[in-house]
Amino acid sequence: MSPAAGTVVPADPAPFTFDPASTALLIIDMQRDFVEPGGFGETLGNDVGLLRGVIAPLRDVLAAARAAGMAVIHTREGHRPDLSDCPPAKLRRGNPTLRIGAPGPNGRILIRGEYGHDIIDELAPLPDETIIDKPGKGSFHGTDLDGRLRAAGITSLVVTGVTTEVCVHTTVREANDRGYECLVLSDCVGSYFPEFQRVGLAMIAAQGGIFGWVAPSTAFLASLTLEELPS
Ligand code: TIU
Repeated sequence: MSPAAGTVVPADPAPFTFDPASTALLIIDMQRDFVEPGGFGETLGNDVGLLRGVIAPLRDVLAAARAAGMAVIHTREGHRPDLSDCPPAKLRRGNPTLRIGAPGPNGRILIRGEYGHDIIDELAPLPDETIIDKPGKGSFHGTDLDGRLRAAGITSLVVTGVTTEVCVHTTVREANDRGYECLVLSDCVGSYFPEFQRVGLAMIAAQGGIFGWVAPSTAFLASLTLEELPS
């Protein structure tokens, strides 16, 4: 595709070309349960402060995507109050201080409808934006995301959120196998493990972009600004 056919972002391993009309901003699991104390992330022994650096650049990206008229989709990982959609293998996993469904300071851990399950105030969805509630790490497993994207004519995703090597990676791999082109914004995804952040991003762009492209948010923002200039 020639640059004139779309908006171009300098990216690793090669420029990412997209049309804002057929591209969605996907914001993965920016929930209190992952980025604030007392939630699922902290019960697993993680320092949630490591994820908070994502919030400021992601706010700017969200504002720019809204201004450009792009579709915006938010996801939330969590389960029904009766845990009927939580496989026992997931429930038993690890050695958390509080298991999924247990009462925590922000409500029951990772349960839909609880305060901790919802998206942080800084990135609150607008009423016309899609929210996908997902029981797994991937955003496609057990959800109608694929059908919604196809119905809206979306072929590319700008992927953000947490955590890089878990829900972001799983989602990008699922999306790639379904034919979507994914640009991951390096400073708008976060991990509890700096090493996994670095390697997780490298894995996406390696081998000629084996399942996606990677670029900083500044490159994405600049591409939208340039698009608005008269040619
Ligand atoms: N624990 C961890 O790193 N992540 C998750 O469990 N879910 C998401 O990544 N959203």
